Amino acid sequence: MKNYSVFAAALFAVVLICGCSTKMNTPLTYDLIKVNQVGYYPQSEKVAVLEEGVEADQIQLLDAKGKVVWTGMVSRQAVSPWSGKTRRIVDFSDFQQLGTYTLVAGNAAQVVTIAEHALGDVAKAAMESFYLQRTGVAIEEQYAGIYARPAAHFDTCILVHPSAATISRPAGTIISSPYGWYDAGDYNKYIVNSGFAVGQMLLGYELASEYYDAQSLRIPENQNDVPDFLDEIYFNLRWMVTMQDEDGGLYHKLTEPHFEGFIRPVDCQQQRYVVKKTTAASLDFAATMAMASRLYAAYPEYAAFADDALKRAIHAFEWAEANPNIEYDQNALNAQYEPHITTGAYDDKHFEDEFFWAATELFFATGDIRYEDIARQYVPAEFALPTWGEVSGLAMYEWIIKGVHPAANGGAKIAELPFAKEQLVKMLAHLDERIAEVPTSCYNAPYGNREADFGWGCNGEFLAGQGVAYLVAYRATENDAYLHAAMQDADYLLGRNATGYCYVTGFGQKQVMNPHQRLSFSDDIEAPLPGFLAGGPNPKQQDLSEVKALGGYPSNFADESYLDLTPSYASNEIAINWNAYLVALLWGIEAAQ
Ligand code: 9MR
Repeated sequence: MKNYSVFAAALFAVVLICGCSTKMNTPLTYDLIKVNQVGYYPQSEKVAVLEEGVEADQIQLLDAKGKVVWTGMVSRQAVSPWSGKTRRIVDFSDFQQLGTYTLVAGNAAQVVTIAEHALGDVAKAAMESFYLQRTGVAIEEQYAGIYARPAAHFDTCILVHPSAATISRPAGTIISSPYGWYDAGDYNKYIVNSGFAVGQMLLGYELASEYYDAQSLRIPENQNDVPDFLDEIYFNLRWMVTMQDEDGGLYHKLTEPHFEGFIRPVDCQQQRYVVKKTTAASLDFAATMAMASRLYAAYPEYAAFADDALKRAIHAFEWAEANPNIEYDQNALNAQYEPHITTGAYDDKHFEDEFFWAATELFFATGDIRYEDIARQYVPAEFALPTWGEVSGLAMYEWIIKGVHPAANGGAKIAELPFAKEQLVKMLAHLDERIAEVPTSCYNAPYGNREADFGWGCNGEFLAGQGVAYLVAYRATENDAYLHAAMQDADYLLGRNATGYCYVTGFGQKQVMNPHQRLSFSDDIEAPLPGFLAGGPNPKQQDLSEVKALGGYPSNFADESYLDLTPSYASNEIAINWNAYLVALLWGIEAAQ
């Protein structure tokens, strides 16, 4: 078993570069220049940020032989609103030669790569991470390499919890609810977050389906005639359908009573339950299944599923209409029922956004204007980045994609879909405001300039999520400024940020090594499972009592409040919803190249 040791800091300690024409044999420090550590495209913007301590204004790019291939100067500086630290920006976009280089500024250096498919590998790993999260099946060596593991959590003998009891399924009834993905660093399966993750990914698919269809993944289904992306998502959808009760309502989650320790799946012993049916779970399911019914119908292998998915979506929506206000209140349930459940709540008290999303998707799946009418009753006044608890943005994306992009709607023009245009205007107002922050930002991105950008899961929900919104805007307007903003968000995520971490496991020079993930911790392998996005800086530090004994967080500044240690669930967990944004962002960027 691994301990909580910090990863090889040696990588970032002082390194000697020989053959460097500027500072022959001078020790260079490798953590003061921040770049996207995975790679830049030849034609794209390439910006590096110099941290305090870099003793130069002039920057050089050296090739593998140490030859200077580009020289430039700092173009501007910005002061962090939290730490007061000054950061200086260097733009080397005009250098477009493919290769791997060393950026040198005085005493500091950093490796940069320029490649045609700069984000191709990380994009694929982000999607293949879902295979590694599969439950109930063996994870096979031919696809997962050293991360292969035996099957566990079969979930064929699940008890109906008293909170979910009905006359036909009294408490203790056994149901079978196998497959699907582990939600996050824990081993449970939650409908709200599953629905959101699938919905976000399927929207990514609608943005660039030709690109998605052409990608092959290392998964067992990669020999059939269906895009591997859809095969992987089906693995979760097939679980979701088992969570629907006979009356159409959805169990909120399938869970053990208490989070497991950091043990292997095969060692888990707790009985698992399905708990209370809720409005949010039912509506998120309705939206997801309606989308799936449209997108899977084209494949004969999935025709029966697509048919069934639509019926289930309608049934779940009817249940929610009859039960429009049933929230998941875990404390209240624990006061009433045994066993007590203390795992993730995904508790939401407002369902207008879920009604908007589900009605929107049912409209596009059925063409029934009744659903369009319902959607219009719930349309929000403003755009907000979609999250598991605020899903209206997903519906706005759908209206925008369908209504604005002619090809997606059989040639309909934007003028013919004024409702879609309204949603686009709201979204662009939000996004343009953030782009206006770039020229004065520390890391040359529309993200990370406000304290509210940081919090639990921010790397997914606010950073990659913002990038996806820019991709939707780009698709709708064909204005390059939005693609550009999405790529700046990717740069931030992949290393050009205050901590200097590349936040996707297995990638970059400064890697996340200790995510809060039971699979990674319990597997006897030093490196974590690859392709997972770490939650990100979270100044609220809700896990402080757990990490205090280990030295606590290295910083309280909003953008530096991140701790790469396993116990840090509030800054270093991984989760399917966060990876869903990551996939949509990285695949969308690759597709646009
Ligand atoms: O992503 C969720 C975050 O928005 C909440 O603030 C947090 C606390 O309720 O829970 C997060 O979701 C966790 C879920 O409840 C259980 N699996 C792990 C999820 C990621 O941390």
